[in-house]
Amino acid sequence: MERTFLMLKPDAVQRGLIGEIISWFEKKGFQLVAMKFLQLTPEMAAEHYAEHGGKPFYPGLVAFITAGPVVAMCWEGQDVITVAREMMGATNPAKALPGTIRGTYAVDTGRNVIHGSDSPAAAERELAIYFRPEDFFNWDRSLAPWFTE
Ligand code: D4T
Repeated sequence: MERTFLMLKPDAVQRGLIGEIISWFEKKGFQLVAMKFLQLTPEMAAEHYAEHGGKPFYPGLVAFITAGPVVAMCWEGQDVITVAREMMGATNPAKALPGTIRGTYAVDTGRNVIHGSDSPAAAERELAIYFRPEDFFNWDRSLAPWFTE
């Protein structure tokens, strides 16, 4: 089973979308294994978005992502990294298809409500920024055989 890092950004929290967006992943059939409500420090933001350091949008991105609390999560499931990204839709919500999360809830790249890891290596790196090993719960979901063979 694969794991990914998903984060509801400060705009999603402020807009009261926490429960609604989490429910997309529950209904899809993925399983929550870790969750934390926190506000990123500038240092955490710099670590998370290290690959974007120096780009024109970077200062605004760090200001936004540190502006309020976020919901950091680890979700587990079959192909969860790719499927979660497809559910999220394009980074630019104007290009995100209807029926995706960003296509449904967002209009601006700088306010695109959710982050999701884009590869297994990214998931491992990002999960390590937000969670300690003891934060992950290996729990049996009684419905598991009804979601996967
Ligand atoms: P995240 O990492 O937030 O899930 O976004 P993506 O993986 O979908 O996209 P990304 O890494 O290219 O961008 C990271 C983050 O920066 C914001 N951004 C991006 C922005 O404000 N302006 C821009 O021009 C770009 C490319 C949005 C997401």
